[in-house]
Amino acid sequence: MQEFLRNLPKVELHLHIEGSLEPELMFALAQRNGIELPYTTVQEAKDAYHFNDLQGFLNLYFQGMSVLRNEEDFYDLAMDYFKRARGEGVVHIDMHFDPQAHLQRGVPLEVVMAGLLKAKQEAEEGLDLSIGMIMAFLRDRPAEEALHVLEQAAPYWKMLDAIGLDSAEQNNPPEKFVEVFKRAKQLGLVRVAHAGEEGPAEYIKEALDVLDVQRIDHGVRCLESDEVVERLRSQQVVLTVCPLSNVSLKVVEDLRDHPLPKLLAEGLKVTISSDDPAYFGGGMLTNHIACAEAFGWDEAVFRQLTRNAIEEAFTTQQRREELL
Ligand code: ES4
Ligand code: ZN
Repeated sequence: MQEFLRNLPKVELHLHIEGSLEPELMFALAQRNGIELPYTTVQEAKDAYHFNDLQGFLNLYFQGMSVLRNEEDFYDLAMDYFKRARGEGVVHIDMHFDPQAHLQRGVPLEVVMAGLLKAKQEAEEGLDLSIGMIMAFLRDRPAEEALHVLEQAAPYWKMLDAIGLDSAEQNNPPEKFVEVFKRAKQLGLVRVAHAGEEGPAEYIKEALDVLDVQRIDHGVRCLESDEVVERLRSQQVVLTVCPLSNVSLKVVEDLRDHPLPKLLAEGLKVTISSDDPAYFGGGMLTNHIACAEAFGWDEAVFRQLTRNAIEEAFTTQQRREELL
């Protein structure tokens, strides 16, 4: 099964590129940029990666990305992940990135975009990997700020596949961002949002109704509402489920208790992603192997999940057909 999963051409729809920053690269970039880290060794950093909830993780996630300052840092970050993912048999990645987390630290949008776009171009030309770009907004920051960043991103609109919504979900309902998402729709940009990770099923419905999203990131708490499950099933809205993330952030206690088998049994369009692989114990292959062990899934299940991801991937029709 492990060999099958390694060789299966995998498609990742939910990946925060800043969450792919491995401690080794974090230390190298800290040194290069003269930045102090609260850890003295790679092992010390890894030992700190124990979280009680999403906020506990986010604190370390923002801390970690403080080493990213220049274009080449963003390039190195992305290339490091692309190569690692390709080595695990990943053939497409839809990559979230968080401009506000960098703008806040005085890193211009142009620096972030130049580094990430260069890595995307090289990966697409040289690694047989396609990359989608999702500019995400931090939902625990004001909507006005997000709207301003969206306007500021005008030179890059045509390079974006979608806008997203991430960070602390509780008490930051989708509705808060109605104007941002309306504007994105007007610009012809696809919309996706994290919903139903730590927040209630109601937020999933709200993301669909108010933000008009095409994809729900996580969505695992949909099972708390029959109405929301029916909605997701009838429209076959894709859920980008991140099993090891949910265990790390204590959305579920143990992977064997994870609702993934139930989501599949409900006829939902489920996919598997790694979310923040450097923080949650592994990338796409590790997530797939963990699911095989926890749920006893056979090859046919993984083929179906991969087909779901290919159909929804932000790439050309030609590339999708190539991957199917
Ligand atoms: C995230 Cl796991 C998760 N949830 C929400 N926002 C995020 N940003 C990075 N990882
Ligand atoms: Zn996420």
